[in-house]
Amino acid sequence: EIQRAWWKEASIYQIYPSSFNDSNGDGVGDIPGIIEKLDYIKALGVDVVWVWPIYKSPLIDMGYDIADYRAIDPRYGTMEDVANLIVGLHQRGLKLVIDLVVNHTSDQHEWFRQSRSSKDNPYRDWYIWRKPRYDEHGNHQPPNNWSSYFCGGAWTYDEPTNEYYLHLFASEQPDLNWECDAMREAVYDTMRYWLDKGVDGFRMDVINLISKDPALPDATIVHQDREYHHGAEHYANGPRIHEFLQVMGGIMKDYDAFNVGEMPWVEDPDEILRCVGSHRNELNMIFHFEIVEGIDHGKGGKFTPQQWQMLELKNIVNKWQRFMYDNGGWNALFLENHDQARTISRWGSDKSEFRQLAAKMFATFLGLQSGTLFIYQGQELGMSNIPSEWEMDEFRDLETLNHWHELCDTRPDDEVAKALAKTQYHAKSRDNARTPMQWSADRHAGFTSGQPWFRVNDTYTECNAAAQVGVSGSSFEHWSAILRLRKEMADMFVYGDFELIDAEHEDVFAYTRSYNDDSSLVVCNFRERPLEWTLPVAWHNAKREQVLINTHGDVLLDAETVLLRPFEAFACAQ
Ligand code: TEU
Repeated sequence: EIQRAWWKEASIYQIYPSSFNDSNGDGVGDIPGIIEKLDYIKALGVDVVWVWPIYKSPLIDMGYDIADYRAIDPRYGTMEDVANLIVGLHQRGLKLVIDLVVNHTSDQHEWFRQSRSSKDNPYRDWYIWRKPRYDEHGNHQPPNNWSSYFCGGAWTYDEPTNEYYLHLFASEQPDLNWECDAMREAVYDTMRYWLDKGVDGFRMDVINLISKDPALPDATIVHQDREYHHGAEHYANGPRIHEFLQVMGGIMKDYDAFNVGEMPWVEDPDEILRCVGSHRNELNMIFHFEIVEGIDHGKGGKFTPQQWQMLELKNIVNKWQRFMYDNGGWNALFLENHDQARTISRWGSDKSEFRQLAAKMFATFLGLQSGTLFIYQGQELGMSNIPSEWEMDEFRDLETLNHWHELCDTRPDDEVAKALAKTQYHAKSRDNARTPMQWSADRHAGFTSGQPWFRVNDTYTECNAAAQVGVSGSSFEHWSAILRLRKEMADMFVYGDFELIDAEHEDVFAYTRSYNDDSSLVVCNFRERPLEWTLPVAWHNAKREQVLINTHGDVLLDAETVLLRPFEAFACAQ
C-alpha cells in the first residue's frame, strides 16, 4: 500500500544564487534576479525551489560560512527581497527550501568572536576548543590527527588562549559544539525563525557530522604517508545524532515542513534508514554520495583519477532503489549540485552534437526512478564543465585552490603531478557547476549587464535557455516532459517497484517500474555509439503507441530488439 506525501511527488530545483541571475549589474546573482525568473522555473514544472545559503557571509566557502543566521548578505539582497521571493513562489504554487548550515559557522559569526575572546566567555563552549598536545621539543600540536576537507589539519591554534578549535572544513569555518545545550537551543530557534517567515523547509548541510565523540580520538591511519587523517569514524552519524535529528524532526512536524539531510561518509543502509525511516520523524530523505562520488573519486581522494564503471553504477542504483522500497525509507534522486561536476561531461559527452541528447538521456535515467527528484540549475539545459583550455587562474573554489596550492608548495617541480591534478580539476572541481547560468546567446549569456564574478562558460552561444524553452526536442522540454510524466503516472514512477534489467550489460542501463498490473520499461544507451539491444521477453512486440517518452523523436523497435542511437533513451508502458 502506498504511503503518499506531497514531498515524495515533488521535484526540486536547486539555485546557486551567485550564478543564477543578476538584477542590478554588479556581476553577482541576487534574490531579485531569482524573482525575475520564477516563470521560467514554473515552466520547467518543478514544485520546490532550494536556494543555497544567502545569509550574511564573508564568502570564504561561498556562503557555507555563515556570519549571521538572521541576516541576508547584501550581495544577494534584503530580508524584504526574501519575503517577496516567498510570495512569488507561493503565488505560483511553489515552495521554498533554504540551506541550514549548523555543523559550523563563519569565524566572523558573533558567537565565534565571543567564543574566541576568552576561556570564561559564555560562548566559549559553543565551539570545540581543546588544549594542545606537545611534541618532544615542547611545541604545541593539534589535539588529534584529523584532516580537514579543504586540505591540512582540522585544528587551528589560537594564540591568546593557547587552545585549538576544530574545523572539519576551512579554518574560517569553526565547528559548533553540539554538546552545548544553549548552542543547540539557538540553532533550533533559528529554524523556527525561518519557518515563521514562511520558508517551507531545509536542506541540512553535513547534518550527520554534528555529533562528535566528545573524546575526539585520533583517526585510524589508512594512508601512512599523510600528516592528517580522515576522522569520520568519530563524527559521521556520531553518538547523539538521532537524538538531535529527532528534535529537529519534531520542529519540522510542527510546521509541516520538509527536510533533506546531506550525509557524507555514511554508507550503511541500516543507519541511513534510521534517519529516513517513515516512523523515525528525523529526516524526509538524505543525500548520500555513493553514486555521484563513489564511482568516480579515486582511492586517494577526490582529485585522484578513477574511471567509472557501468556495472558499479548499476549495483549502487539498484541497491538504493530496492533497499528504500523494501524498508519504508525514501530516496533523494540527484546527479548534480553545487559540489559536483556536470553529468554530461562526467559520464556522457559534452560535444556539440551529443550535448542535448546526453542531457535528455540522463534526465530519463534519473527522472523515472523512485524518489524525490532534484535538478540543479543548468542541468535542464545540458550545461557542461568548464572548457579544458581554462587555466588555473580561472578557478574560484577554495577546495580546488587549496588542493592546488598545497601541491605547488609540497611538490613545486613535479610537473607530472601538476598536469594530472589539472585534468582532475577539469573533471571534478566544484567550479564546473558554478559558472553563471546560460540564459541566452547575448553578452555574458544574459546573466548580468555588468562584469560577471565568475567567467561564463564559452558554450553559452550554443547552450542557453532562450534556445530551448518552448523548442520541441530540447533538453529543457524533455526535462519538463519527464516531470509531467512523474505527475501523471505517480503511482508507477514515484511509488512503483523498481527492477534492474540486463544487469550485466556494459552500455545500456535499463529498468522496469511497476505498480499493480501496470508496468513500464526504461532503456538508456549511455554510449556515444549506436547499438542493438534485446528487449526483455515481456516486452517483445512492444508497439510505438506504448512509448511514453523518447529522446530521438521516434523509437526503432523491432519484434525482439531495439536499435539505440547514441545516447538514446525511451520509456514505454503496458
Ligand atoms: O558539503 C559537504 C561535503 O560533503 C563535501 O565534502 C562535498 O562532498 C565536497 O564539497 C565535494 O567536493 C557541504 C556543502 O555542500 C559544500 O558546498 C560546503 O563547502 C561544505 O558542506 C561545508 O559547508
